[in-house]
Amino acid sequence: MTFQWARTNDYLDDAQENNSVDSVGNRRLEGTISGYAFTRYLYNDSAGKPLMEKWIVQDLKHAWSGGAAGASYTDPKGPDASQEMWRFFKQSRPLATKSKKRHLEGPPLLCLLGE
Ligand SMILES: [Ca+2]
Repeated sequence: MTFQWARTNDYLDDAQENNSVDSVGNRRLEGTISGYAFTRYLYNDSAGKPLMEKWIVQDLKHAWSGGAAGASYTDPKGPDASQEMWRFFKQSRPLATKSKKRHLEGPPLLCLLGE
């Protein structure tokens, strides 16, 4: 999913497919929450602003990470996906009102995936 968005944003960045936004990412962070190891991949646009973020959580099953205990398809031990989404989208830029720059000011993408 991040590959496709990176490719789309690469083209929208300067109307060329030239890896001005690539699918490799700008930064990689690793950590552990409640025994789950995770890796965060941070992607910036060509201006250096956050564009996308991907989390890979080891051993997380098909469940909402950090969800309420006892709820269906949740894993309360995983990183809190809701909190991370809130953190991520708070840093995003508002949508542009003029169409000329709209593609550069659209909402960024956050993915939280189990592996
Ligand atoms: Ca480009």
